[in-house]
Amino acid sequence: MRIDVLSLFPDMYTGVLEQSILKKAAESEAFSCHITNFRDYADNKHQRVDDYTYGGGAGMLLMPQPIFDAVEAVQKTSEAKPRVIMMTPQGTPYNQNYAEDLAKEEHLIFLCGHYEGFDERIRESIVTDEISIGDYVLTGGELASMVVIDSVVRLLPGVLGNEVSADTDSFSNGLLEHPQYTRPADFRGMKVPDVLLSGNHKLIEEWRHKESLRRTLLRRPDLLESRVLSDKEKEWLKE
Ligand code: 6GU
Repeated sequence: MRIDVLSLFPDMYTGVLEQSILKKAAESEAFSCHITNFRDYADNKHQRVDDYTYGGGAGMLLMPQPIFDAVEAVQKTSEAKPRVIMMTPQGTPYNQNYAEDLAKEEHLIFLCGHYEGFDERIRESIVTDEISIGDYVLTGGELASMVVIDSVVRLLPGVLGNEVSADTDSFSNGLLEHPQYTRPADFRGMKVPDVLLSGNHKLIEEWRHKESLRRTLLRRPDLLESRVLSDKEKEWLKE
């Protein structure tokens, strides 16, 4: 997968993409990431990228020209038809399903504003997706785009080793993760549940599934509303 990011603060990305799993993913060529400062595309003398809002009011807006030109320059070098993703608190709430959908693409372009909003014509004519990572306001889309990039890249084939698998973790089955324990079996009198020491894999799987369901019901009942429960799960919920 190829990822392009258009941002006025490219330095925010240094370090983040160069650590741990993302670093290995880039080295293995599972993905490549290019950061572009769209100020470089401003066609005016002072490299301005923002201007006052028509109709008045406080604040400035990112103007269309630098962003249109930067997106078109990236598109020209792409064989795919990249989705153009605007990071904005007004966007579609991001979740694991959205990540799985984006992970199927060959090329993604992220548009990140900072402090300021975007001229509406950017939304109307070049953006295919608008994403928000939650109901709070950040100073810019950069951190949010890194959250999305991280969650997408870890789903790409070959990126996660056996240590961590994408399809056994939280949300892959629509439930929160069950409790987990490592050695010792008794720590300061706090004991690991017997079933996990039993060696009975069928019972262990059932215990884990039940605990996932219990934890989801307690902490995130909203997740159960949009999930189809199996007959077994319905039985457990009655207990
Ligand atoms: Cl994508 N951008 C900003 N600025 N704030 C946010 C966000 C995005 N998602 C949640 N809050």
